[in-house]
Amino acid sequence: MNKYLDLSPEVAQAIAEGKPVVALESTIISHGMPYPQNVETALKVEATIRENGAVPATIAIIGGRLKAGLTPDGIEYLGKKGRAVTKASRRDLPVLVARGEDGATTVTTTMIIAALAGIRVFATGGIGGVHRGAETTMDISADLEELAHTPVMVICAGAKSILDLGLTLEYLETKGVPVIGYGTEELPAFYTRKSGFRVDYRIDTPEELAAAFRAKMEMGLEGGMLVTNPIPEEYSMDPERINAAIDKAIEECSARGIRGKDTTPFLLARIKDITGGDSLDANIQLVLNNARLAARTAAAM
Ligand code: PSU
Ligand code: MN
Repeated sequence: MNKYLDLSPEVAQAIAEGKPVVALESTIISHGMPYPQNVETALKVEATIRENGAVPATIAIIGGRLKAGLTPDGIEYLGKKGRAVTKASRRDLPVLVARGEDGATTVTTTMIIAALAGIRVFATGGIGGVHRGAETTMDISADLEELAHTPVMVICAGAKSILDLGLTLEYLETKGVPVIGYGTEELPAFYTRKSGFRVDYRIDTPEELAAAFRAKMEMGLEGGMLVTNPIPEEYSMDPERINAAIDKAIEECSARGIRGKDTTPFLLARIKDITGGDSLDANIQLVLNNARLAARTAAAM
């Protein structure tokens, strides 16, 4: 095992016995949702994964150690500290680990640590992508490069329109990352089920997701797979309302000169405030929905 990696006893046992394990990220806890809903959601997501027959492995960096599997106290610690924790992407790992510091893992670093631990399935809410205006800012999330290189299946609710969805799909195509719609031909847009963009393939069962991922690995093709799972109809938001909130948040973001890694957390928090908390409710439900699918897919793998 990698000398920087610690598995929780439960995760270590599950991996040793070949039981299904699902990785979970921690930036969604520290930077993606406010306290205390972030901690409540993280614990509910873990419970949902257990109910569906898999073991949850929430991933973070604590005291410079790469952790796969946190205790409820660890989750509470990250959730309470919130944005005071370093949002850790690939470029942050060397210094955080050498200094023995804490970091909340993004999709990128969760994939890295999951792969080190031998975990193949990862559930989250949303991934980073090509930001709107990237043709001048060059703001393209490291998540896309990680999907190109690291062998983990990422189950998300599509990409929200704080991103340029068309450019995000083009980037993934160039990098050879399959974009799957779970039960849909259309890329879901996180808070809503429709985006106007098509996915590469529609897949309808966890078994077929597992088979496609296995084929990719056995052919020796580098990289992961992106599964986009639409938010359940009953929780999806009105597209006009959410898109107006997103547009307003993006305007404020550029007016205030917010850039780089602060962009996504700022936008998520502003969208929540503008929608009076409704976007957070939708966010929580779609994460739980992704956790269910991830647990079943890990079991099928
Ligand atoms: N989208 C969400 N919630 C999140 C994130 C994205 O709806 O919490 C987080 C994830 O950790 C993702 C990261 O990997 O933001 C992307 O940040 P950036 O755009 O800075 O790469
Ligand atoms: Mn960025």
